[in-house]
Amino acid sequence: MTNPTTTNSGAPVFSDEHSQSVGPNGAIALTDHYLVEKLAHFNRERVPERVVHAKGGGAFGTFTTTHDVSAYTRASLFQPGASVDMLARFSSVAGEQGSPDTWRDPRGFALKFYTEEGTYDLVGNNTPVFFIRDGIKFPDFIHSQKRMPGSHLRDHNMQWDFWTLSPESAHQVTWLMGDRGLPTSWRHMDGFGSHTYQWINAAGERFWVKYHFRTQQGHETFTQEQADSVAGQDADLHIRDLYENIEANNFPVWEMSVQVMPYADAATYRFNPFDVTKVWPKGDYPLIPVGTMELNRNPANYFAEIEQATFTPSNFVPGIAASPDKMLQARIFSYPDAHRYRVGVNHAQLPVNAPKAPVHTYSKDGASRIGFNDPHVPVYAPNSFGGPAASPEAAGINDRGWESDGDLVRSAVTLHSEDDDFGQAGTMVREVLDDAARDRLVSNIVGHVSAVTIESLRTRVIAYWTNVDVTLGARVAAGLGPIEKPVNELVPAPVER
Ligand code: HDE
Repeated sequence: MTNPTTTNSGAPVFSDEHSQSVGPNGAIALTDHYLVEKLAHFNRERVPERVVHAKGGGAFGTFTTTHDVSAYTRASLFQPGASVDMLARFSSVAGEQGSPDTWRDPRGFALKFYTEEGTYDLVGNNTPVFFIRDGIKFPDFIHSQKRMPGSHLRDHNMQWDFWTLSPESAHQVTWLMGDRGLPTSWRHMDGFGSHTYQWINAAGERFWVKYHFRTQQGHETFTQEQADSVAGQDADLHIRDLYENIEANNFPVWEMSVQVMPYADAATYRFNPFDVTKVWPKGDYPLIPVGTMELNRNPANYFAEIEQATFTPSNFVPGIAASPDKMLQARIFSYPDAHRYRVGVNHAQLPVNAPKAPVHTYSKDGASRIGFNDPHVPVYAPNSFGGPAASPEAAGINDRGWESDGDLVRSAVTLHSEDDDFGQAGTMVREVLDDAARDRLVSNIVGHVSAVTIESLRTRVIAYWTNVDVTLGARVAAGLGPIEKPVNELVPAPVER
């Protein structure tokens, strides 16, 4: 027998189809509280979509540590043989919730590990670098990739204007315009922590680390033409691919490894090791294997478990800490702030976000609270009633982060000899890409820049690519034909009102 429909409070309802009306003229009775509840709840089905990374999907899985990296971190999840439950969410960045999965974009690679020492979140991308190196530019950067305020259209003039005025973007834009900007699925791409993080071992020694997750499914990418045509046929290709493969027990796997830099090297390394626009060459710091991540369980409810998942770069566990990367520092503020606004102040109590570790917090009340401590212990510290007490030993007495000599600065970094914007992008073009991949890069750039309608901006774009690589710049210049209706004016005329 099917269950009777109930109200949200569990009482059986009279009808799924007929609202209660008063008399023959059809006016609806306000006492039909089930109708009111149904319509009112419907109006409140959405939480604000993520400002960036709105379109995504995810799955649960297991992380298993297969190698011994205890010399570098004492984090329990990275001790040999440890195995923890985890959640991964993948996403595109600029598009809204209904946008096609195959638009050219970096992809989010957000991980949540439910460890016995607290939840550890590593919120990375499928690229080891980023467009900017200071979080103060992030809202400007994102506004340039989203929509024009008046037309509500995405606009290549804006995108290339921002990129060329922010030359630190060159490495990431080279990556984006190449093959890796269009993965065929989330299963076929790598993941990176991107920032430099700090690991601390049991003896209190510190190291700088970068995380790599290498896909065991192999890399697969679309050409621009393939991606364009798939976007029209199946906007949800990547969500579908992950879901269907997990349903078919074809579980995707990534191998995690780290690059480890001794703490003292940072000061004298040839470029700022905390600059997220740079990679550390593997010749300097080779990959050290750590473990395996397998995704093996689909969410039972997309909204509850994926839309409401709140990945938080400030979620560290003992043995892992932040670095002086200015972008990471900004994210440590920004994400918990976004979650409080978007999902609510008690977002960490929702089942998908709830820690597996016991929670003994002095935070109290707030909308939709469900968790609380011992009812006989007051919610203030210190107290004389046996409430929890902060423990430097439990937190890791050495885990507070790096030491500072006290100078607060606004410059990006103390200068290192190779702190330029274009060097690593040029190396990628000349030494990482083969001839065919270089040809596709040129064609992708030319295709993208063809939508730039301002002549002086095109000139700047050619200069940008010439700075990356002289031959590349010449090929882009040759590939761009004359603009159909050239506008040589960067500042649009004011709108008459
Ligand atoms: Fe994000 N980013 N970001 N980001 N980001 C968000 O968080 C932000 C950055 C990344 O699947 C937002 O809950 C700032 C780098 C992923 O839920 C927001 C800065 C990297 C996801 C936010 C950055 C990322 C986000 C949107 C510059 C790769 C999706 C709503 C300092 C290493 C996570 C939200 C998920 C999401 C802010 C830069 C990756 C607004 C301020 C660098 C994968 O808080």
